[in-house]
Amino acid sequence: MNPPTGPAPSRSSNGKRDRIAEPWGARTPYGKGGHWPHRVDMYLADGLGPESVDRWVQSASVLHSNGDGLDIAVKDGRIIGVRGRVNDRVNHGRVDTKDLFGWQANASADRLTAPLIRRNGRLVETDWDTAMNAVVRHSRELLDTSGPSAFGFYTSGQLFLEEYYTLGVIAHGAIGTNHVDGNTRLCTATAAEALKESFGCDGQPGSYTDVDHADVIALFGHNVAETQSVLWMRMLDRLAGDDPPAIVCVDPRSTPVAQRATVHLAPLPGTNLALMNGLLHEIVRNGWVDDGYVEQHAVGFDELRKRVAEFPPERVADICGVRAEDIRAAARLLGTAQRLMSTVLQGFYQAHQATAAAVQVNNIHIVRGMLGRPGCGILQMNGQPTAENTRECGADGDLAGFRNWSNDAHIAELAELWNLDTTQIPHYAPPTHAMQMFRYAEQGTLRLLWISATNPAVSLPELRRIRSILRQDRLFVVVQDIFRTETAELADVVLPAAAWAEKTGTFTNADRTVHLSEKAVDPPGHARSDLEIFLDYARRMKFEDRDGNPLPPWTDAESAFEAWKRCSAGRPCDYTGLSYDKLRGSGGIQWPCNAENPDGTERLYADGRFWADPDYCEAYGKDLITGAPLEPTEYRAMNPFGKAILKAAEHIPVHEPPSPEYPFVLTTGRTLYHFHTRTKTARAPQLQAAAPEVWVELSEGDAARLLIAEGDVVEIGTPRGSVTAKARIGGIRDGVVFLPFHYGYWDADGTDHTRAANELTITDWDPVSKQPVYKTAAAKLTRVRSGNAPAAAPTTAASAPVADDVDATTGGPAARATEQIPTERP
Ligand SMILES: Nc1nc2c(c(=O)[nH]1)N[C@H]1C(S)=C(S)[C@@H](COP(=O)(O)OP(=O)(O)OC[C@H]3O[C@@H](n4cnc5c(=O)[nH]c(N)nc54)[C@H](O)[C@@H]3O)O[C@H]1N2
Ligand SMILES: Nc1nc2c(c(=O)[nH]1)N[C@H]1C(S)=C(S)[C@@H](COP(=O)(O)OP(=O)(O)OC[C@H]3O[C@@H](n4cnc5c(=O)[nH]c(N)nc54)[C@H](O)[C@@H]3O)O[C@H]1N2
Ligand SMILES: [Mo]
Repeated sequence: MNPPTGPAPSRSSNGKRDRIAEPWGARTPYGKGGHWPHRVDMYLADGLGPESVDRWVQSASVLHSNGDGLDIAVKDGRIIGVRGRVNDRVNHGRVDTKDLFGWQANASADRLTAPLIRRNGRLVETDWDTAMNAVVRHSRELLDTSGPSAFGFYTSGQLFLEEYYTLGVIAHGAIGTNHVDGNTRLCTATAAEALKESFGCDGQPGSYTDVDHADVIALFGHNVAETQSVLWMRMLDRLAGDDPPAIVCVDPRSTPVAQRATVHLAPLPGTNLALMNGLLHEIVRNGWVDDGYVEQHAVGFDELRKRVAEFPPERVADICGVRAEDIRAAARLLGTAQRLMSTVLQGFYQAHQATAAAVQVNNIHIVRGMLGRPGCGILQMNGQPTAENTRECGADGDLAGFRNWSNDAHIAELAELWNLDTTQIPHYAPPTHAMQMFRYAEQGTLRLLWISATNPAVSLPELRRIRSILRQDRLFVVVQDIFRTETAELADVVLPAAAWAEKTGTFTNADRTVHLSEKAVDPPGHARSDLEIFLDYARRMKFEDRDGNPLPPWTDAESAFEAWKRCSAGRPCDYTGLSYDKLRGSGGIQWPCNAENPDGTERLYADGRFWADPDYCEAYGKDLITGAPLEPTEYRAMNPFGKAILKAAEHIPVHEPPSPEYPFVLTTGRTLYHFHTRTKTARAPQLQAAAPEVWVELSEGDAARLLIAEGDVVEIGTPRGSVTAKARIGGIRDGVVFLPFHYGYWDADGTDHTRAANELTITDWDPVSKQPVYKTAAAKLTRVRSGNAPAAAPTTAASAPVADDVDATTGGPAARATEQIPTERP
């Protein structure tokens, strides 16, 4: 490894810092190709010091997808804090603000501690036998009368690998339903799909270490500063060191990334594909294509060249509302970079042409031959901590081990592994996506919906509709959660789960790094791990394989992991070289990890070879406009030798454009301090205080036109509902308003539904990935009254006000965490 480089740290070691006011902490600059210095972040409750810790228990972060290694501090059987793992390849000791404080939610007095069952319209506490027998009785009846297709399983990106694999085997194998998906559909379905379209298979080509080597880093619809804040610390440290990278940011808001960007493109939401076509137009026109690489390793270049020729910068500028010269400037950076790293996330994924736009990022890397070398990574990012595992294990709309549902040989492999007949495993049609499952429930063909570790009554689009679906008498709803959420309130049976730190398992981050997370403390009351709950269900249902053995046959987390290893053998996500023992004490290991790569694999596709061979690939791809799947024969004809695939697409305007009645584009997303529906972060006092209530962001120009002042109470309306929020006048582009989607109703006064952003969003999805459209809707704004004080929105990040007389976000004494910069490399 290279020695540390760059100037000395900007701050002495062993500092304490208010990590609410300064979320990214001290800079530890380093130069290109250098070693990212270590910095160990720690927060212990009540001013305790490390000497009061009984045990440190190995784990990793679960409030985003970055996979930061951390240790859980335990004292007297309770969690008292966390500390970054200095030897972890991902974070080198750093901890994100949410993770520093979020663990406090585990010990909340209002955790679910016993099962609940609906009696006479109300949820009442019960015991496990009563709750599980009710679920089993219902399941048996449905299996007998309606068959497997009456079952739907809607899971998460927040369980552990072992839990997903177990659920996948139960749902796809034992029951045989095709209706299995995760909230990953709302999250990383497009990441997976874009990788399948371009490389024939899911699997992140890049590595976080690409940040150390890149000379250009491009972020497409990704506010990494707030959503993977430790990855941003790495980028900030490069920016502070010698030979810093140029940053290209594509985001309609003035995010911290935009503020540090060399070129910031702020397109109108919903126009990403046109913008990408414009960038590729310039790359092709200027001859920045690596012809040799394309010739040898890709198919489809002619079609791409023809398509992007229709998108000169002037046309694109018109569509996107950006300047043509900025498009040229961005294209020059992308086109002339020696080592280009790209990341893509929800600003691209939650759109009506999500896959088509995300694929163009892959196209830039393919045409420039920027794959598999240090600094040349693509990160089609994940969002949730374990979303990668939902995909690998087949608990989303895919089959275990990235197997291809339309390849009979792959189904036969699964049947062999699970000792079932091939006909038992559904593969007659593409797996049902979450939005379609809710449609089937609405129509009455899906009769049992088992929801684990997700809160659709706040996170799905068009909530009035979702509530009415979940409320139906004919639908039996099982909710498995750690809190009594808005969704739990609509359930027939609620199962109390053990949370992170209360169970053991593994999970994999966005750059394929696998971590082990060990049980640190007992779950509260009668709560059980999700794995125990799924296995208990299987036993009570008496699920069996062909020979009458219990299915699934495993009994605990480690035996589930061993079974998963066999399922992953020979597939891209090969875990056969891993074990709990090997992960214990390690700093994270990237798959594939097998006999050939015993230490894991830093980058994929280094040799210009892909997992796209027709017999091996995960998917044959889809039409980027209609989403129609390609026939196996069509794929074979297009890509007989399994090369990378360049796919082009035409720009299509958003389905609900602004109109005289609804003149704004509404977009939604996140703040640094909260995680999703805030079941954890609102129960951590420091985080809740940093962003206590919903706000709406609008531009200075729009505010002036509508006579709206900072802090005024505003109503935001779309054809589906309305939300009331205080106005934050900030750095968003004109014509666009932004709402955070974190605020539901479990801690709201009153019962009116005017707080959640998803009251406003539209039931619509990308035809290719089926990911819902959360980033565009036509909206109107009405000033309701003066608010008398500024909005209580964070001032540290994208929601910062333009006015400078708004109080800065601070944490207070309880938000101070230590940062220790070791003088020697561990
Ligand atoms: N603090 C925090 N961190 C998180 C999470 C969290 O809830 N809170 N959740 C985790 C999860 S599950 C996820 S999926 C990730 C999401 O991480 P991100 O994708 O970074 O987060 P978002 O805020 O949803 O959207 C990113 C940006 O897209 C921009 N955007 C909106 N519309 C458009 C558009 O049409 N085009 C472009 N180019 N940009 C647009 C928004 O302005 C926003 O800044 O974060 C993960 N990390
Ligand atoms: N408008 C709008 N809507 C969005 C988005 C957006 O950008 N805009 N983003 C979308 C995205 S990317 C995502 S990922 C989704 C997230 O949406 P959700 O998945 O609905 O959000 P969470 O609050 O993370 O819900 C996770 C639930 O799991 C519970 N939980 C936590 N740990 C465990 C556990 O170990 N076991 C069990 N059984 N339960 C557990 C938590 O208490 C919580 O209720 O929202 C989507 N919705
Ligand atoms: Mo997500």
